[in-house]
Amino acid sequence: MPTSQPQQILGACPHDCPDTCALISTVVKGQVIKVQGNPAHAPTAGTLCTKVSRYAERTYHPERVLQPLKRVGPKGAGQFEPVSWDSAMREIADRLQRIAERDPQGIVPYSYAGTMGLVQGESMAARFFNRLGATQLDRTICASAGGEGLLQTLGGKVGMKVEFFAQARLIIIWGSNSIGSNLHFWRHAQEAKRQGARLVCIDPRRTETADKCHEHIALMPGTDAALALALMHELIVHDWLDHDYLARYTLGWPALRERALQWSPERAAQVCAVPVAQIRQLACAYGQTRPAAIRLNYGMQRVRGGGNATRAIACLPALTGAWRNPAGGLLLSSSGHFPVERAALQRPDLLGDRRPRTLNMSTLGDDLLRPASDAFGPRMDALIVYNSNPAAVAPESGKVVRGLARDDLFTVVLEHFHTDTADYADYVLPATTQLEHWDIHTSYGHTDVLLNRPAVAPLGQALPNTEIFRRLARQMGFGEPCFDDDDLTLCRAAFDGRVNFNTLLEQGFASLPLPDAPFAQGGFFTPSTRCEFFSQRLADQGLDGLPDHVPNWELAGSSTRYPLAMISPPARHFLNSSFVNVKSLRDIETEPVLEIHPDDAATRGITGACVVKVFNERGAYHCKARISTRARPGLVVGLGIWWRKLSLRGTNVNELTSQHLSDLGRAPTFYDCLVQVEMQHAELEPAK
Ligand SMILES: Nc1nc2c(c(=O)[nH]1)N[C@H]1C(S)=C(S)[C@@H](COP(=O)(O)OP(=O)(O)OC[C@H]3O[C@@H](n4cnc5c(=O)[nH]c(N)nc54)[C@H](O)[C@@H]3O)O[C@H]1N2
Ligand SMILES: Nc1nc2c(c(=O)[nH]1)N[C@H]1C(S)=C(S)[C@@H](COP(=O)(O)OP(=O)(O)OC[C@H]3O[C@@H](n4cnc5c(=O)[nH]c(N)nc54)[C@H](O)[C@@H]3O)O[C@H]1N2
Ligand SMILES: [Mo]
Repeated sequence: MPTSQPQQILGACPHDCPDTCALISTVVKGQVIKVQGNPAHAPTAGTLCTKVSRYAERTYHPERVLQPLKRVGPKGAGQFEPVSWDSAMREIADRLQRIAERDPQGIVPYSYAGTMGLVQGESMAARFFNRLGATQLDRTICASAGGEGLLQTLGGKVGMKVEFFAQARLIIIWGSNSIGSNLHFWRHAQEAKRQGARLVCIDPRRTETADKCHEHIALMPGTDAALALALMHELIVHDWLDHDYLARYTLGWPALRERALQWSPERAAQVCAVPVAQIRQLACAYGQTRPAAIRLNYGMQRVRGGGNATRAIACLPALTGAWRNPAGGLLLSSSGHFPVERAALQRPDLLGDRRPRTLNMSTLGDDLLRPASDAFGPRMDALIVYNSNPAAVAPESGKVVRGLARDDLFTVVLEHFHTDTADYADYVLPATTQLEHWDIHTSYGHTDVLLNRPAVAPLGQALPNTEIFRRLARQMGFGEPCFDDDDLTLCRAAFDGRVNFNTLLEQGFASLPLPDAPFAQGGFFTPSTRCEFFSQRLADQGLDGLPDHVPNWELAGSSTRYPLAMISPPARHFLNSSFVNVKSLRDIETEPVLEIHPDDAATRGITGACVVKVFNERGAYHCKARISTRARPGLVVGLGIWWRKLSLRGTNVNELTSQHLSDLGRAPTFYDCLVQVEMQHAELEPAK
């Protein structure tokens, strides 16, 4: 019952970001008028990023999809007419039923982290697809190379507690633009800096974070393992080692030592294209400063050798015994600390003895275009997309879009907005936002569980993802009682009493009970409980048991046609492709840009902010050149991830990226990409 007294509702930010902030929504007369950070939640500390402080603008956006829609125009044209929920459910279920009678593996779910919520993510949806026997999706698009690297070395996605970075004396910010993508960590780094800590940033791009560090090492993309091995080389040569820690808590030291001794700073300097003195200085600082902490982020693992690079870097704190101190060690992701009951949420038992195929979400382009075969199985007949915008975010998007345009493909998209992907749907189903549904959250940047309460009733005819899959299940005749579980039941099932639910209901968050220095005395999550420099599990698969430098698929300098390395990290005011359609945020980012170094611009006659064509054999992308030393020589930076239809000529940077996969984890290699850049004389207007 709406009252005129302002009400404050506790929630959690759903977005794919390490910070997972606690929210307070102010509701007046049934409408959210303000979304703020919860001051009582330590990691949030009462502040939000610019994007999420505009969350009400996103939720009440005039272009929200608020009723089920059915396609009336050609695929991709975005022409729809409204239909009732009943007919949409009936027609979709009919079509899926017919496909399932041939082979349910023809039906493919496609989802990622539009919401990180455990309930609106993979709970009822997974139950539905498991019961159906649909293709399983390998969700690799973001973190699986680094995740696998951590798993092999530390035993899981585990690391330092983020608040202790404030007490470190040296912080290495490695492959992370913290100010842009991990703002609440940056607070701790600033605190350390005020106390006299030294900050070093390792990033091919001179980011706003690099600007604020004492030192910036602008290595070429995909060369981080070489740098890490050279640091080890120096630690060994100067005996900046914690021999006791190495003996007690690590595995494979003699072999790693031998490997590292092959990586002199001179050799690494050549590979990384940085001055050798920078490597020596960093090694000296890392070897001699206590406590020293590494904030690694996923930016460094989106290359062919991303898994090995993560392994190499994750070994470093064990060489110096940095883990002994709560303010020493490394943090890439903390998500492995959470005891989530995934099987209870997702019910893999509903598969029975069926073992459907698994497709990799990072090769969607090829897979959509692949015919049926013994090796592949049935052609993709139906694609059900939720929490993701593959037309914009998946690599080699020219192929993704050609696949989505297939007339014989049946596509259903659960969305808030008419995204590039929704334009290709046969049905677009209106989903609720975080202000309209229940959910429960882990984090990959801190160690608190958060509960999200709905602040307002669903807008228009929108429904939570869970309810859409419940209704589809009912329509398909799935009678198992698990399809009746409501969202609050699912929230409770996520931790099954291992986190106090009353605390969550009362204050919106609850901290996991964890030691301050989790690996001070070993206790890694590996089979040996040691930090595994050498991985027997990898060796058993015929892979290198030790970390090494694995050069990029598209190695800078290897092609005269495409001489520039391109990376496409996040634009600060977008969240992947989310928020691109929020005007106040798009106005800050202005337009799609390519940062190019003045030398590389000059040799191409590029002067000022002209339109350029960026291209390789996979496609072409038009955007504005921004001549800037943020891009080092030999490197261009196409900040992501614009909606295709809001860009020049209807393409975005993923037109250029490849479907090559990483060394470990079957991950995409967005930042392992060679291009050429050419000036365009004609002014191009945005498509829309
Ligand atoms: N504002 C904002 N925040 C975000 C996101 C967003 O889109 N916008 N995305 C979210 C998501 S999905 C994720 S996964 C997380 C983490 O997402 P990340 O991709 O880690 O994002 P960034 O922290 O921006 O870090 C990427 C940094 O790595 C650098 N980089 C690129 N290649 C290399 C390399 O080979 N080596 C090294 N050392 N550095 C390299 C880039 O220049 C960039 O500055 O952030 C989340 N936070
Ligand atoms: N070139 C390049 N490409 C990249 C990257 C890069 O750095 N460079 N980064 C990669 C990374 S790290 C990631 S994580 C992926 C991200 O890829 P995605 O996970 O696809 O992320 P978004 O683009 O934010 O799209 C999420 C969509 O989910 C919708 N959504 C949000 N909440 C809900 C909900 O409750 N229900 C439903 N039904 N929909 C919802 C949003 O409206 C949005 O359109 O992109 C990858 N692609
Ligand atoms: Mo991501």
